[in-house]
Parts: sequence; C-alpha cells; structure tokens
Amino acid sequence: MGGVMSYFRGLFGQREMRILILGLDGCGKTTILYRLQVGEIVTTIPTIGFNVEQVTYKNLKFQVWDLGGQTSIRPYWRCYYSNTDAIIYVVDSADKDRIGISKQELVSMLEEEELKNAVLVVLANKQDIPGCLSPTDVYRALGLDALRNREFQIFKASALKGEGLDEAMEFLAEKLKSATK
Ligand SMILES: Nc1nc2c(ncn2[C@@H]2O[C@H](COP(=O)(O)OP(=O)(O)OP(=O)(O)O)[C@@H](O)[C@H]2O)c(=O)[nH]1
Ligand SMILES: [Mg+2]
Repeated sequence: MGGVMSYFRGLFGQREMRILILGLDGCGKTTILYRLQVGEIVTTIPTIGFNVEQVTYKNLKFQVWDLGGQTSIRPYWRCYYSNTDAIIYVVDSADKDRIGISKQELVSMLEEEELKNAVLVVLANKQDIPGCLSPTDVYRALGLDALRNREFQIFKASALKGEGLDEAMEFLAEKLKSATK
C-alpha cells in the first residue's frame, strides 16, 4: 500500500505539509500567516482557537495552522501536534519581559514526542521596532545553543515589512522536500 501511495504521490505531487505557527500572544503569528498566504498585512484580532490556510511556496503545498497564543489557550496547542512536519516558532523581539516565558513554552513544546521529527524555524519577529532584541539575543535567550537532535534555523523577521519570511519558507521547503523523498 505504501508503495502504491508513493507512486501516486510521485504522479500527482507531494502531500500537503503540515506546519504549525506557535508563539506567545501578540508575537505576530496571524500577521505572518496572512503575509504568507496573501502577501499583505491584514488587521488582526487576538486569535481564540485557530486559523488554517493553504500556502503554496515553490510548487510545494503547505497546510499552515496559526494557533492562539494567550496563556489560557496555550494548553490546547498539543491537540494539534500529530503529523506536524514543521513548527514556525515566533518571538516578539521587542517583548523583552516575556522572552523567558517564550523560552519555557518552546522548551516544553520541543519535549513532546509527537514533535520529535518536526523541523523548527524560529522567527525573531518585529525587528523593525527600535531597541528590540537582535536575532543573536533571541537565540541566546531561548537557549537554542543547547538544542540537540533537531533540524532548526533562526531568522530575523518583520511581518510588518515582509522581511525574513521568504528565507524561512525557503529553508522549510528545502528541509521538507528532502524529508519526504
Ligand atoms: N512592529 C511590528 N508589529 C507587528 C509585526 N508583526 C505583527 N505585528 C503586530 O503585532 C500585533 C499582534 O499581531 P498578531 O498577528 O495578531 O499576533 P498573534 O501572535 O496572532 O496573537 P494571538 O492571536 O493573540 O496569539 C498586531 O498589531 C500586528 O500588527 C512586526 O513584524 N512588526
Ligand atoms: Mg493570532
């Protein structure tokens, strides 16, 4: 059956890859989702629940889930973990006070068995805000130097200016293409 499936996949293109966008409330997840999908800035309201959209990048189809990041809804993130190919973890680089909380959420998410093989992209978002943490600061504050056994990359980004998202999608497309061959 697997052989037949991969034959058809080869004929009709690859399966849609599943990506979750996670991060604390207000870090820019919904803004990023619609930047990726329609290439524009949309006006957002805090997400209660989720948004899901299909995003095509270089002929690859992604099913992208943007989950609400408020404290009370973070426990529900795990309901979406199964079959996830990649995580885009978004950090508000200007939210210095909560970078420690963001680290805790990232660390506990990465401990989940279901996400063992998920590729990780960290977006140090809101780089357009003067005085924000640099990508190197974010890297250190999240403890990414201690990360083992994980394909990951950090990118500096500004969803507002549309910067850094292409680079992140390019990285994911490359990683996921080779993972599904
Ligand atoms: N300056 C700046 N503001 C941004 C950027 N990205 C998002 N924002 C703003 O940050 C605010 C929150 O963005 P959302 O995309 O709604 O945040 P979210 O992560 O989806 O938040 P929840 O749904 O509550 O989890 C909005 O006012 C956005 O316009 C950015 O790169 N720079
Ligand atoms: Mg949102």
